[in-house]
Amino acid sequence: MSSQLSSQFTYATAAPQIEGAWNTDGKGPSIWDTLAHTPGKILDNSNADDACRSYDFYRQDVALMKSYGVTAYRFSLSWSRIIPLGGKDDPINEAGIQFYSNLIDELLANGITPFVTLFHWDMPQALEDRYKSMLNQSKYIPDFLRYARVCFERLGDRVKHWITYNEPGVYTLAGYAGGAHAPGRSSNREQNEEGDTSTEPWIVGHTQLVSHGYAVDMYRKEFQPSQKGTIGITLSGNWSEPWDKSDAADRAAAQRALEFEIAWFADPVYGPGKVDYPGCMRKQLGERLPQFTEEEKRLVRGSSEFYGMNTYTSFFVKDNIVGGPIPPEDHKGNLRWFNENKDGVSRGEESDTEWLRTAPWGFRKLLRWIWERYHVPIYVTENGTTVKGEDKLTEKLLNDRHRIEFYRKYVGELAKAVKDGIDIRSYFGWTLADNWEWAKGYTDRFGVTFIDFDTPEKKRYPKRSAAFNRDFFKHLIAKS
Ligand code: PNW
Repeated sequence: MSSQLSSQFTYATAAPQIEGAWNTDGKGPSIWDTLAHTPGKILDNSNADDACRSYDFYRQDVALMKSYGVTAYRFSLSWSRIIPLGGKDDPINEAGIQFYSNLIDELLANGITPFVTLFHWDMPQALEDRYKSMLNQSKYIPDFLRYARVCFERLGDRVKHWITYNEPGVYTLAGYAGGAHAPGRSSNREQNEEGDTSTEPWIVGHTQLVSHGYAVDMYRKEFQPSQKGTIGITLSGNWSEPWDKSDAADRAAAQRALEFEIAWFADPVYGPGKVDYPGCMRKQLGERLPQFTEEEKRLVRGSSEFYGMNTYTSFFVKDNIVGGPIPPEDHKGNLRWFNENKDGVSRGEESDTEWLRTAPWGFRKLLRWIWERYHVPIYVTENGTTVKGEDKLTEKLLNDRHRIEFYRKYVGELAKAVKDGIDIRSYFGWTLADNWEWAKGYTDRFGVTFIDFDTPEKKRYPKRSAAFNRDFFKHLIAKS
């Protein structure tokens, strides 16, 4: 394994999942605060008012990370902590900037490189109220650009790794098609009061791509020459394998799955060919898919200096031959998903999360697919798992064998991909500590640290996977 890869091993987090302090020191509400305070929207009726209290205990987090042997830390900024009302003419909250400035200083003092995500799903509520945020591209872009500018200006002297958006696809589909995530819009009137699953996801996806392009253009022109950082986007994507490899329709379905999930964003940004959404999406979605203007094409192509990859699992997929037209609510390429393939082979061992199984066999294939299609350096910015039955604190629980095996196998595949010649520059586990898993509340624990949410200080207990990863990476570095 190259020393480059080993030099960036760490964990990722997101502000709304760990910080707490949801209305402290001038922070404005985000759409996730609103959703969490709406009865019936979060599985365990919890909210993220306190979460892990990382706003108060960030020094403990940094000390933990140091003991875990990491070299970097990926976290996100809360837009409404920095600009409580979010807009281009709204006041800046100095206390919010100060918090992130202190966190960054603490990291650097401990030899940990910050990787900073601007947007990890917590849209300022005020922008949702004013103009429906990303549904209104022309109003949204100046507001996002001003937020990005403030971050570059105030933190860019010390932050050299920027990620504009985390998983635009998941944000879009869970918030505007599934409707279970904020801002909670879909065509399903039993669940959501407003929304249109057939059109809004494609608009919101487009707004993210284009605003990302503008932000990167601004960074390159005004900040990069002096600050000398790098900037890109992080996309979500799981491997899709044909259910029946001998069936051409299933092979095409698996390719379509990858294109709807990944190439939706990656093709316009990295190519190949002209700047557009994948052909299979144009074919299925027609005019519901926005067109890129000439300026947008210029801004979006080449706008990411690396491929930020969040990946968790693999699926078997089959063509959805139901006959008749594809329903306008379909946003995945008209497919069906299976836990076993035609020969009865399982995609992997179950976790505590329905969609997530340990399926490292697809990880290496995914790395190769991305590398061959786009040829940019890959940063694995999230990868990890929950464990069945992890709930109350016990000795047995802290010995999280399932998570250790997950990491052993995925990092093993990563090492093979590096040997294959794929340029992989980081591996970030999801996540540093158990946290607020969005609409699942505190029921899904992804951390290498157990958090006792019943204690006021959200006491932290390292799980064995933290030490395993530290030693595993040390060993890999020594070998390289
Ligand atoms: C990511 N899927 O979301 C997010 O970036 C994190 O904030 C989140 O906590 C983590 O993964 C675990 O869920 C995803 O269905 C949600 O494939 C769903 C999927 C992938 C990523």
